[in-house]
Amino acid sequence: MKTLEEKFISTKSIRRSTWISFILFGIFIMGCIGSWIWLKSQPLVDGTLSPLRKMLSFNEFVFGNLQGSQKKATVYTSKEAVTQVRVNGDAGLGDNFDTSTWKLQIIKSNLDTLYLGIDEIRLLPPTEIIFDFKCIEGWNQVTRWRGVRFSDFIQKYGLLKESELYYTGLVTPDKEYYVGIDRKSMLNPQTILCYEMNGAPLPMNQGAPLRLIIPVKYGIKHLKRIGTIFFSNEKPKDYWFERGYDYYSGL
Ligand SMILES: Nc1nc2c(c(=O)[nH]1)N[C@H]1C(S)=C(S)[C@@H](COP(=O)(O)O)O[C@H]1N2
Ligand SMILES: [Mo]
Repeated sequence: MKTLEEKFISTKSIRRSTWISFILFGIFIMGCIGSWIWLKSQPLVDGTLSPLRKMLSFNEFVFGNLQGSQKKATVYTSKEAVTQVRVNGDAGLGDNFDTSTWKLQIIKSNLDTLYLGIDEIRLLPPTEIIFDFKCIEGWNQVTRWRGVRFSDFIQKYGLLKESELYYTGLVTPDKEYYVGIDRKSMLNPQTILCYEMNGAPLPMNQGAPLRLIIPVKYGIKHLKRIGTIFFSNEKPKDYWFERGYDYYSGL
């Protein structure tokens, strides 16, 4: 007489399914190792393996075109902003930068260069933005900034034609740090050329006298100490893109 369990699960069938599981698991592991070897053998494209770069480019396409940059970052009240603002990244900031002789350089389409001092930038109506600043390293904090809308700046200084090109490039005065940004994000009303943090002029390590604040992007795109701005239909080179990160880096 067989017991009830034996009727349903015979030792033979258990043994068989154990073998099947074992073989399937083996195939799975071989597949993983194979994929890994294949992935590692792929060429590097812009600092990362080409299949990964393809995936990032696809994400960029989806987020850049479908989601668009009309979206806005959530805003906070000044009470919610931290007073001890974290300092992160000092590429392109140098040791003893002289802000008194600084001028912002804008390369126009006819290749003329426009030179503007901080007072000329401050002529425009100020915009304050308090938002959750996010770094790809995993930290975030609510911070408070003031400056002029990039879209206002474009109008005021006759750069409408330039701003129709797909990308804006920003570079530090020493050219050590540089970013490229899609035009929609640049023209987003929350994007500012920023000269103040927490009601005081920007500190040196936060990019005095002028930095970019672009709340729809991760921290890597908020270039500190702008030296030059230019416009182009080709992607401007980008510091962290060259090191394997997503070019778009949108939130
Ligand atoms: N010139 C310059 N700008 C920069 C960086 C840098 O290394 N150099 N780092 C970026 C990164 S990764 C972040 S998270 C933010 C940090 O801004 P904060 O130092 O004001 O917090 O600046 C960005 N802008
Ligand atoms: Mo960052």
